Amino acid sequence: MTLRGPSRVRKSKTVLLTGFEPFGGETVNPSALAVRALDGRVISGWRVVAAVLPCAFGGALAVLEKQLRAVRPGLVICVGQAGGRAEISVERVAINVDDARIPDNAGAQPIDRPVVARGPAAYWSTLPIKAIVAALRARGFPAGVSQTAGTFVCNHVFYGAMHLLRRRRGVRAGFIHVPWLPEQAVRVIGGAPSLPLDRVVVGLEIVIATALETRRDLRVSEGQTE
Ligand code: PCA
Repeated sequence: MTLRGPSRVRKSKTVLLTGFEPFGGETVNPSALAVRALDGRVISGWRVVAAVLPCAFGGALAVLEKQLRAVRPGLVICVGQAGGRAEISVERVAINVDDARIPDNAGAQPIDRPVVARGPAAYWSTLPIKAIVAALRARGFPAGVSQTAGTFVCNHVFYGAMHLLRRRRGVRAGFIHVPWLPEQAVRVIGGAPSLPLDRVVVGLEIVIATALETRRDLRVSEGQTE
């Protein structure tokens, strides 16, 4: 796919916040419900515009690219569900690979394909990831830096977003994974971690406010030994 940068696009005091439609046979996706709940909200003087992306390789980026052109955001935060994770995960890095364990919602299951042919191996999040984790924890949320957004549609959108925005200095962007809702987690025998929707919504508000208000990221260790 050719990804064209949003040229001649000025940035506005608008946050583009994206979620995903349900996938993998599920009927809900907390990311879609949470971003819809925040649509139109004003946070730190910036207006939130929410969009729900199809869970489809290619298709999701086509919608994202359209939204970038229409909204001209000054901050872009993409959100997805990471079932089984206990924390609000602030992703550090997007990698240039699509490698799907299950088919996407359009039936595609790419294996070992680049998101962008001849693109760089990876893009770093340009969000203040450590400050976001610290702000979430300070408000009592389970949160952590994640070193991988996987290789499914979330990483695909994260990489594609960073690629589309690569020449847009001053426009921060990144990806947040959120846990299952309690009603999704109860289906796992033995239980699984979850976070109620109202907590996901407040957590994302904190993410947005911190991204808008933090100039320099914190320098604290989130290193892992494995
Ligand atoms: N989670 C999937 C794709 C859509 C979503 O919400 C992922 O982590 O790749």
